[in-house]
Amino acid sequence: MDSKKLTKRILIALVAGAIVGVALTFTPESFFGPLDKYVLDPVGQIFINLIMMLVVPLVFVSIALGTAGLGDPKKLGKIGVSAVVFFLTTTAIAISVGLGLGYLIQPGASGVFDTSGADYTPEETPPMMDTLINIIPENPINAMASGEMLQIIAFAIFIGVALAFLSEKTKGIYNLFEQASEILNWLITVIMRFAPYGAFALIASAIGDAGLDAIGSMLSYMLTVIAGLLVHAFIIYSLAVWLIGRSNPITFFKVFFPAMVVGFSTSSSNAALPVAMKTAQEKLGVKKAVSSFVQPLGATINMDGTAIMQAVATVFISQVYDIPLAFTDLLIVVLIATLASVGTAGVPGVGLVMLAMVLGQIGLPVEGIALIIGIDRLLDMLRTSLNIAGDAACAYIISERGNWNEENAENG
Ligand code: DAS
Repeated sequence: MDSKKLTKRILIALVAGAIVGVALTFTPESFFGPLDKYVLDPVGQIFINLIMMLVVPLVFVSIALGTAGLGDPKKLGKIGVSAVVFFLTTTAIAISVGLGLGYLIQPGASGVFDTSGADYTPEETPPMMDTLINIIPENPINAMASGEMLQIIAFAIFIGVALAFLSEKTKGIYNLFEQASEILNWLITVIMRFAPYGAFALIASAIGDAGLDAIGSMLSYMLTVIAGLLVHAFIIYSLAVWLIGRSNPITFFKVFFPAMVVGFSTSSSNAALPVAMKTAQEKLGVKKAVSSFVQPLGATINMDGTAIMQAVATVFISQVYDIPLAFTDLLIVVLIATLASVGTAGVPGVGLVMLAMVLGQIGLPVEGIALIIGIDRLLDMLRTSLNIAGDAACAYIISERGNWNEENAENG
């Protein structure tokens, strides 16, 4: 099935799922509960698990091949520095966009929110220094087993550099990795046929879970986040693709849209990674060496959509609790939210975990997260689409601007 037809089927499934989700909000919990537990959740989770199953082997094999394909590690260094500068800059801009819109629209100032029962216990997050030190895995097998993406990326780079230096001596391994890549890409194509069913179940469950009352009362907050996502996508990323990548941003979004739909359906940058990389390489013409390094790295350390949510949520909670933020508080939010995204994987809901860290740093009540948690999954779908679009835009720009001739890869 070609990707256009598949994307159309996923979009139809999402619309149908949204309609069913809204209809389910009018059904009693005694009906929705079992339907969600025994049908929607399992179908949605099976779909996510099927594509998550490919992420670790795909990222490892792709980065090893991509690094080997570049030949000269200095080129990888150049790609890496360009990617990290792009990621940190766009994330800082994203947070500023979110803060600006939060003050402009004032979603929390209406005074209708009851904070008396609000309670939220944040999950523990590793200290930043630990995250940076632990990028080098002491046990790569354990890193793969636990899906530690930064550690898997680091180990794959070492293997790729060795493949490049050993070249002829390890031709067999190189070819094995290439064949593994072929297998994984074939499996992506087969698994994605299940995507419409998974997308239907995931969005119906998300809307049914949230309920129309929660969506209605949080509409101003949701619209503020969505405005931030749109500004970032169609102004910041478009300008970057146009002015830095010297390419047409409309083409970029049109071609990458199918992958964004998968990111939307799964709410997971990691789960969308196989399709995102395949789309970037086969449809956008992003060099394999660039795509296979930048997109997995971005799926872990670059989450501009999440940063926008965190900025808007911070302003929203400060307004609801009537705790004004000083300018220095805002600078701390920009710094912490930018760094917070470095060590967290692209999985559903991780943005809320990081938000607790941001709120804690500026003394805002973390329990305020309880006000937004009910509709967060719906926003997570949208911000994940932006997160992976940012990763792809970065890879696209770097690929378009550099002459990343992949001698080994071309010679096979
Ligand atoms: N779902 C996360 C991702 O995969 C983003 C988030 O939770 O904000 O990118």
